[in-house]
Amino acid sequence: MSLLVCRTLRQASGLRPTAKIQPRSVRAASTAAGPAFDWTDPLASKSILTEDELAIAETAERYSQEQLLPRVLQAYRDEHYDPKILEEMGDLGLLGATIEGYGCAGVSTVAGALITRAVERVDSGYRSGMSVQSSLVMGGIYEHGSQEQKEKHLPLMARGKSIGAFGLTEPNHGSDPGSMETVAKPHPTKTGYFSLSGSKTWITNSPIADVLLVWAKLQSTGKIRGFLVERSVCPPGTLETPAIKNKNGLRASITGMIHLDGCPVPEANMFPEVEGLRGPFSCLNSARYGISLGVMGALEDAIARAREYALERKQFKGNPLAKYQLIQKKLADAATDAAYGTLAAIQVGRLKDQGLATPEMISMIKRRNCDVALSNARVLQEIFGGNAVSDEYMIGRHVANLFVTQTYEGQSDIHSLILGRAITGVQAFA
Ligand code: TGC
Ligand code: FAD
Repeated sequence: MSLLVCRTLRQASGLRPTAKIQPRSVRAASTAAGPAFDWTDPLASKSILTEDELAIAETAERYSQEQLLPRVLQAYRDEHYDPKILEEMGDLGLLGATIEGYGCAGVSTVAGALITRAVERVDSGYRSGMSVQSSLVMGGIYEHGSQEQKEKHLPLMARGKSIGAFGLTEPNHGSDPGSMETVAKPHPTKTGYFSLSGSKTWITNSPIADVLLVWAKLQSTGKIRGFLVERSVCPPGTLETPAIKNKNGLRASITGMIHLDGCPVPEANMFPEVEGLRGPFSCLNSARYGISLGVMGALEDAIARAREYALERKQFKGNPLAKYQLIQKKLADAATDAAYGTLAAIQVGRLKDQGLATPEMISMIKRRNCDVALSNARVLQEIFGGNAVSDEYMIGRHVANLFVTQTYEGQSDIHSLILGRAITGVQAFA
């Protein structure tokens, strides 16, 4: 971890600890009889985190609970995303945190995912805006960009002063981006420029993005290449990014389309080397990894809220709901899946830092953790009875959001097919 962020994090850790719903003690409690069971961390995952990782997690949790939680309900109702959030995250060193240099922190892969977990404990949409900025766009530029592209974009993006979007999905090609139609050909009038045409849809951050990483097929080779489209220099009418409104999930994030109509993009804005699907998928490996621990945050919040409600709500002879076996089973199932999912994600993160993680491992944890987060949150929702329908109980929002996390960055069934191909050697996509 760089000194820059060490200092930021240490300064921040002098603040008052917050955990309105779920106290997250840094060290496991113990009694004279031996270690005590901690339902917030059933398999003691904190015991395998480093001191730096614990400090980073604490800072991210505190920021999320103190700054994001108080505004999420209204933001979700209004379907509003405040771009200042990215500047706030930038001030704390939370953006592009796993990147070395360029004003970024250079923390471990696990530490980066502990940030996504903290943010997603509040809302998957806030995590989404951050993941696109950090993993998909900054990560893409860091891994595949030229030196000039890195120096131009990464420091600004690390501070949240420039916002990124990642355009892969198209209206006719979602799970199968290899069939994309967006094309880059030599510009008819501007020497040294490509002309980009095509449409992308369901693009997080696109309506507010300053730099859009667009994946398009180079006409001369038919191969997919990455292009950095800078909004400020696009002539009028060549780039439109309308918002997609009235979503029934991820409403605290902003989503839109990207329409390119002969948009002139300098040749210097193309990623110099990488071609084919390896380009976008290498960015997705990091983002999918972050989601795998991120959704555990949403599930843990659902557990904490359901537990609290079950202890307070009384039905039948004044008994709290928590006394009933069916309620306890729901909590036990959810806590077990959260604990297993957390440990699996930490293991893959450690392997990633050693260069030993495979895309299939990431498919496995992205698929499994998203699936169990969604299914458990949906079951926990039942504990709230009719109150689950009120957004103030916060549970329905997680359920709606978690449907989206199971869908984007490879829908769960697509990850099954990736794993099936690896297990059998036979591909079943087409
Ligand atoms: P396939 O033959 O499997 O692979 C083509 C080339 O790509 C390479 N590759 C990878 N490289 C690195 N990491 C990975 N995970 C990779 N997966 C594949 C592969 O080695 C090959 O390279 P080469 O050099 O031999 O050409 O390609 P396919 O067309 O058969 O792929 C099928 C499939 C289903 C696996 C793939 O298309 C897929 O994963 N589809 C899901 C689409 C997806 O994930 N879209 C995400 C859009 S971005 C998004 O959702 C952001 S949401 C963000 C937020 O708000 O948080
Ligand atoms: P489809 O591909 O049409 O799939 C529909 C269903 O069919 C799925 O259940 C799928 O599993 C199944 N299916 C498809 N093919 C097969 C097959 N061969 N065998 C079996 N089943 C199959 N994309 C970006 O590029 N950038 C972003 O920032 C971004 N942000 C998003 C934000 C939100 C809120 C949402 C909802 C989506 C976002 N996406 C983004 C798009 C997302 O990645 C796609 O929605 C996702 O990849 C699925 O594509 P699709 O919606 O076209 O579904």
